[in-house]
Amino acid sequence: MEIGTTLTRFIIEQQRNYPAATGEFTNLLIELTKAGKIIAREVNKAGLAETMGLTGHTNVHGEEVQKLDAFANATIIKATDHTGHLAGVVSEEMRGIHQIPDPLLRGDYVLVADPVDGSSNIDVNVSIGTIFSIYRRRRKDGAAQLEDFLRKGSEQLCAGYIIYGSSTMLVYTTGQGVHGFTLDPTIGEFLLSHEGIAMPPRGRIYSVNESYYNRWDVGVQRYVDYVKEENEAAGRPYSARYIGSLVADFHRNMLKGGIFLYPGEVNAPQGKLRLVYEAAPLAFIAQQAGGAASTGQQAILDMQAEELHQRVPLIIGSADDVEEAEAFFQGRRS
Ligand code: FBP
Repeated sequence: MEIGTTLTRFIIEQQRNYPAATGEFTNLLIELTKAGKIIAREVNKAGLAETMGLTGHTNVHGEEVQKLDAFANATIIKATDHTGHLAGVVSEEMRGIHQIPDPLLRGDYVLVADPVDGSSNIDVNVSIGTIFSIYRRRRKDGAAQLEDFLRKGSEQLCAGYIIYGSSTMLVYTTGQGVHGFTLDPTIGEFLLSHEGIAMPPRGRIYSVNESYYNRWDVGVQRYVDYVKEENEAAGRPYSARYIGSLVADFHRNMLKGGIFLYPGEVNAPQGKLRLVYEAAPLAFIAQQAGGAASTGQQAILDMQAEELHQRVPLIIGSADDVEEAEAFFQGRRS
């Protein structure tokens, strides 16, 4: 499709590829992108308005909630709860399921989101992001249930992220490739800028918080040693890039190729990142762009979620790099 096509038009055109589609899902996605625009507006004026700093509360993970976290969470719910298409929402900022309240109509889908990923970067003007994903719920009636959210990533219908960077971009997939849209602030529309994003099969960038090196398993240590080895013919050493915002590190690797790692530690094998609303959505996007995502032992998309806020080790990026890292993690290479 032509560069500059509006996101709304693109989504509607894509719906034509599903003859049985009712338009509900399309409508939900469009409302969600509106939330993205509102959050982008707040992010852009964060230094001027009262949106920087802490709310004084801690979230379910014991982390201090930034004002922008709370604002973004409320914005996503407000933009989508009246559509009649959602039964419930789960996010990093809420302990349990947010049920769509009466008298609003409930629908066939559930939404999961990390409203502001990379919160520690808000106050210092470094890129942050929003991650989201949509599943069809298991039962058609009644309140949303845990089982609607505790799924395998391979069951996702749609996943996307919005990166609030030098420009605001929305990148999403509905299982028909990955497409990127840049927000034109002068008209307030996301316009098609990156159709059919293909992640290079191998990159030359590794992205990991290396200060944890001494806490890692030997397989992880050996892999990181390996990418730093001098071997010009093989394109090593890789360059190190670590923003500390998952969405921003992932987005760079989507476009340039590379690998992002947040492995488990010997004393904390599950790592830090969350399966349901961080790892699984990005894994779906990576897969659709030709990349891969793994725990080091298992494909992220094959993991059955057992808890809403479950943590998982995440190795994600260019397919050849992820495969190579797995070989080190599993002790097949050293
Ligand atoms: P939040 O969801 O609390 O923002 O944490 C996620 C995150 O900020 C990721 O975006 C980032 O990749 C990671 O944590 C950084 O963690 P660390 O500071 O341990 O490297």
